Amino acid sequence: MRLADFGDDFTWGVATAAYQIEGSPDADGKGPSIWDTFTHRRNWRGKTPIADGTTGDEATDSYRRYAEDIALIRDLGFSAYRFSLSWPRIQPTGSSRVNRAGLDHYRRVIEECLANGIEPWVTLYHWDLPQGLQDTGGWTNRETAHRFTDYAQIVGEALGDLVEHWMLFNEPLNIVISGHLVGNFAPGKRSLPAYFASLHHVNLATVWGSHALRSATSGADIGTTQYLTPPVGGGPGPLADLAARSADAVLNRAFVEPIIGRGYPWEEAGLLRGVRAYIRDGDLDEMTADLDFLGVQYYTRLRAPFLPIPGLWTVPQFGGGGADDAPTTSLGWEIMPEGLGMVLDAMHAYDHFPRLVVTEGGASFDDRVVDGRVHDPARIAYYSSHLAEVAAARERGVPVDGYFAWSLLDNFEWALGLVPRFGLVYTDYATQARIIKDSGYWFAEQLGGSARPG
Ligand code: IFM
Repeated sequence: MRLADFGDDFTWGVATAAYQIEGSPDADGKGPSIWDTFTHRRNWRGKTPIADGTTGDEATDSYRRYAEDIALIRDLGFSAYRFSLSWPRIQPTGSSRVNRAGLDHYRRVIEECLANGIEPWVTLYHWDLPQGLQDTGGWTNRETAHRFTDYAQIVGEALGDLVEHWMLFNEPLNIVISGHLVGNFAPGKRSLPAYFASLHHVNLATVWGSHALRSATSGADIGTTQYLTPPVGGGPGPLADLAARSADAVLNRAFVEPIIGRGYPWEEAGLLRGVRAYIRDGDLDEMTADLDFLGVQYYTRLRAPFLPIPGLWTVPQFGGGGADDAPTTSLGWEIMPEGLGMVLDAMHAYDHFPRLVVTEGGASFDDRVVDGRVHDPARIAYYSSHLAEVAAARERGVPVDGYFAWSLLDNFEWALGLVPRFGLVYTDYATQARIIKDSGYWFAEQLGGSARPG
């Protein structure tokens, strides 16, 4: 399989997210986000919630080095860059006041992309809620969905003349389950009411935000992304099947179906009935997002044990995983390329989304620099096998027309800190030097980029 076989209309991109790369947490009037707060939290033993104790205060310093990063994307041969806007750079407290300097920064990033022949694909929300909104309840407060709608309108009006491709949310599953139920992500809540409330409010914000963005822009290509997993059941015989179905409802369907007017799948997972306390009259009648595509993000499959709260222990940061003898990444995530084909088929089967785009896929390995090179054959094998699944899905008639590698460069991997390395480019955090890995050269050679090993 060669990347050229995907044809000229297929979009090849790399992805990043603001908190994971930008650093400069106070620059140009930015307000604090929940990730600034979370990573600086200490428990009574002085320990932070981040495995290696690091923060995103510097990360890859891309707030200042964005031109260097965009030049790398160009040299690697990619024609699209998916990055996220930091909401508190644009609205420091999340409400009303707009910080012109924040918008100007993103305008410069977008102009730099365009000057290098790279299409900007902009995500509105990749987890860094303004702390000011968290102080009034964050996603557990329905008002936050209204504030997000205002924010969508603001950025659509300010940047819509330059940006064509938009995504509203990155992986609501991690906002809701990791952030409000498991508590390993900001804001670090561990409560069922917080889980139910945030689930409904993020879904509402997706729908309302899509309409606001549509009305603020013209000719925009609007999508949203979902973390998707082909779930595996635990437990004996029929219980395994039951567990898999309820995990599918909790992990996948509860995020996809409410935003396409199908309501919550509580017949498969009784747990989800808890969300009813937050649904107001008329909510479900009006819940269809205005989307041109769905962003599919797939990393591994999650095993669902048959527990009173299905899905609770299946978040990858908590181990997850599939067959005991399956190959895994350095994080222990099972490498299962066929899962990508399965989730693409599942989303196509809704017969709702005009197009699918793989907006993230990638793997962390223990990369090392040896004589100035990073040899990462396992990552090349990972991309080859997953792209073969995309090609096969297209042959089956699934309308998937883009693939974004996660990530351009090694960056701050949330609760796991700086240790996991997902990049096509190695980051030397001591010097901020970028070193293209063999996987980056693999893409460059096939996509016609100029980067070649020196
Ligand atoms: O780094 C994350 C990204 O922010 C969201 N999707 C999964 C990636 C790898 O865990």
